[in-house]
Amino acid sequence: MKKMFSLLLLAVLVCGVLPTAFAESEIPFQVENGGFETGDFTGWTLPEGWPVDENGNPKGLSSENSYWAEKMPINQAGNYHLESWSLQPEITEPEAWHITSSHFILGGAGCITVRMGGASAAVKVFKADGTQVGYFTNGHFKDSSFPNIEEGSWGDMHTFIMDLSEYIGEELYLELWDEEIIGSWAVAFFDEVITLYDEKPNYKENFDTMYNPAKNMDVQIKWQRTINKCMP
Ligand SMILES: [Ca+2]
Ligand SMILES: [Ca+2]
Repeated sequence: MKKMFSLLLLAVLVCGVLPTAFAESEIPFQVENGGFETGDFTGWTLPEGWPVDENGNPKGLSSENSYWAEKMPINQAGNYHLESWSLQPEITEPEAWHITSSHFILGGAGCITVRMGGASAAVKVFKADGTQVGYFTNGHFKDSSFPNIEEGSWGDMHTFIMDLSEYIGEELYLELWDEEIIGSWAVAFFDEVITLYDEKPNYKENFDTMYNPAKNMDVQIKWQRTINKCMP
């Protein structure tokens, strides 16, 4: 370490500037278009063969904030979210898909939040070299007591707090997955990917507010803590 510092000091003295490898990173702390509010996939990488609409634009984004006759909430942030239903019929419910974010430097308190809904929703996080460091699934999904979203959860998205603080300062990217599962509700909903918090978000003090058709009133549901299932 001391030798490396000496070499760096020498380089600064000789060149008068910091070598490129030590220059301030231009990679941002926040992923690009994490809430899909451009109305397209700007900032995201789509796999080959991704479905497109009649105008040739990639499918998958929706502006619908409720579904079915019960007016079930989706809990979209802003005007757009990503969902499996908008990829049908090209990608059927049992099938899997994923998209890849832009790279970011994990800053602040090292926490990420993502809104997730559906039984097969998952977020995977990687270092820039492709080493996986995070795997988070929608542990809040529960097909029970429909349509009471205080007791069950279906297409409604909830905010999940993902603590990756041991990777602060590292260049990362993430993937949003509709994983291949057997059973009903094998779909995924995503929105509002936020990769920079100055302080760790408190799950006790932050809520998603959404309409509960079972009681015909808005309810507040706490942000979800989620365990990193990745074992590097
Ligand atoms: Ca959005
Ligand atoms: Ca699926």
